[in-house]
Amino acid sequence: MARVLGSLLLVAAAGAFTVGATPAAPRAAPNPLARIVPAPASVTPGGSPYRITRSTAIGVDGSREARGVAEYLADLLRPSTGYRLPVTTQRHEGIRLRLADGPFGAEGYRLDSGRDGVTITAAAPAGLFHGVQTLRQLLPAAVEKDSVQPGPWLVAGGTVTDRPRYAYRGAMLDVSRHFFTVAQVKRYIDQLALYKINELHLHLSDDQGWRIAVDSWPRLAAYGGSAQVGGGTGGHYTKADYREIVRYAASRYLEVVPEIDMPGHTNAALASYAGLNCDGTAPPLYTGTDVGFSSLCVSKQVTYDFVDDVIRELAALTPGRYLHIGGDEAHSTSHADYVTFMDRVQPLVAKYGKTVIGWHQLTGAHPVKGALAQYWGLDDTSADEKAQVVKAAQNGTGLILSPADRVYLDMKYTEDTPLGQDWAGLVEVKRSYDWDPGNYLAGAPSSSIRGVEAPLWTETIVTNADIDYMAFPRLPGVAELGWSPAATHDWNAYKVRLAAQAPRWDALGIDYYRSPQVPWPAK
Ligand code: TNX
Repeated sequence: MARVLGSLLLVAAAGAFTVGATPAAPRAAPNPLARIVPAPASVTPGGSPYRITRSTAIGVDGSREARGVAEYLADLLRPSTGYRLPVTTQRHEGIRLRLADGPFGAEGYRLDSGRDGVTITAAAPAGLFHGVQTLRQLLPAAVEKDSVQPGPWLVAGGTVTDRPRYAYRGAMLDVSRHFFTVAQVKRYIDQLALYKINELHLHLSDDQGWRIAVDSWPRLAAYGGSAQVGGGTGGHYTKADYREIVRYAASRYLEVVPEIDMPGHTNAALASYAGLNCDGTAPPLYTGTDVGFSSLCVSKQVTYDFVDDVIRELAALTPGRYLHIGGDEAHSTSHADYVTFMDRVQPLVAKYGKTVIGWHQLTGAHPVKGALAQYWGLDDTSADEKAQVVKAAQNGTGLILSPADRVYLDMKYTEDTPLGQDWAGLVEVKRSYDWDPGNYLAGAPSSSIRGVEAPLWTETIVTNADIDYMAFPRLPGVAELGWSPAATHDWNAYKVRLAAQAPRWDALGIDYYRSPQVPWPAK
């Protein structure tokens, strides 16, 4: 009795719940509105919570997109609640998804929760989808399980008004060093969606493997895709596989950014076609982890015929705006050759209707108008190199920030971390979160900062559990840097919100690193 009273008092003290209407008193207060990751732009708690029950329906207006988001939400909630949760265009008590004009932008939303229901309003379907992720985090972690759980399914009362700080919030998966199946990529996409990440960059080619079918150069995938780090069997995506990844990502409002890394990091291609080599001799496949030893042959016309074919076929598979052409660590290409290569290749991206992204070494050549450069330097990268990037930004090149000693998910957390590398340093959770993309590169105009991206290089990463361990808990922090207003940035507050995510990861089967910096709940 004392315990029941205690918890009722707690609930009443939280101002979140009125006793009376529901027969069985809930055992716990609903998750506070202020616990969402990434932190919303604005949160106003108050009023009674909404309780999802057997009779809850999900109401939508007529649009196909709103219905799609509603079906996604229903699929998420049905297994654990055991409720039917019909999606309906009829007026009904419960959850409502509305597309309406308002100050929401392309991805923002408002979530209103009270005794009679939860309404998510957005100007575009992506906003509804992100609002659904917020609703998801307001529900108990057990909602993520795939078998019926007891509930109760309370959503705290109040209003969340939210929109992202940056339009580009990315995660990269290197499927070249180790190959990951379509199912594995989908699993990662689902994890990204929970934190409102909207760009999935796939590193589709490197020295160790070529992972995408190209009809006009079939040996790239068939032979160049047959290896990986450590000598495994590798693999590649057929065009149908790749379309399925793109479709699935789109259903989670993620845009896929395909990368073909050039002119370095190309051993898999050079091994597949002798004619691409300056000396006409194909090297063997490579299964080690060195970088910087390969280069396409800049002086041969066939190189540009090859790149044109690859870009044409990849662009045709890509509804997204971007095509990433790599350009990092071209240590076996002279600077003059590098510039010549980039001058010839960037227009090919435009020819097939796409926008160039390159690693920030592209700023040492002539980035075309509209190109984005992805910065992967460190705090102590040389002033000259930073100045080159800043100068490009001042001249109109957009920047995606992926500082390696902050957001490279393949960096070890500590010396004892079993997986990962440490060339950029050890990156604990606080270090990964505690920087501001808005003032990271002094002198870069704020309009040049398009967002952030967390790359996961996979030299040491093989399984889903490996991905989970390196991405969690750092990935949600990068997502927050991309989404949340700078004013919400506060490690001490963030670590509490982050800790509250752990039961959700447990329910989802995500195997995370229990950093001692974070006040995790007891298991
Ligand atoms: C640097 S970052 C690389 C990759 C490696 C990574 C390992 C970048 C553009 N190039 O080739 O996989 O380090 O951390």
